Amino acid sequence: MSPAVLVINGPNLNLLGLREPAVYGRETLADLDAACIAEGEAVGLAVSCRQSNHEGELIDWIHGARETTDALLINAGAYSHTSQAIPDALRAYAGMIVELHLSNIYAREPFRHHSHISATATAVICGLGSAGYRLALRAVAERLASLRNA
Ligand code: CA2
Repeated sequence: MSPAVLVINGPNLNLLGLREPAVYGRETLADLDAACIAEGEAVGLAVSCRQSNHEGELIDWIHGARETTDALLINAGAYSHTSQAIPDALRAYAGMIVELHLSNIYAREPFRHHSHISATATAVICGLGSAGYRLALRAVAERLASLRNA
């Protein structure tokens, strides 16, 4: 059976492609989800994708992923810069975690330069748009395969 990966997108990412194309590109969230699922199929991962604007719902999904997934990709949006509860939930997750941001958060306003999630993550990718999600899935597939063969 293919390893399972959950892709979690946080607040306002449902607006992708509809506003601020200069910052976040023209792809919609549906396009991003479809690209992740296709990349997962290409590298042998069963990918599912969720988005919520609610912190508690994101936390519930992280808790649920503990029993059901091998890795998490998370773009917690602005909660990355403000939430302590999401990193607490991530600390209880034993699988691989990749933190993602479409934009380069270090080239933007100072409040975006710190993410509370980064210290809980296995890896962080920012500034590559949707390509970052696809690269993360490739890296997850490689890491899980090498763990299986160790
Ligand atoms: O670059 C990223 O992926 C962010 O996580 C996106 C968050 C932002 O608060 C983080 O600092 C960086 C915001 C997502 C908002 O997405 C929109 C998309 C289109 C139109 C308006 C908002």
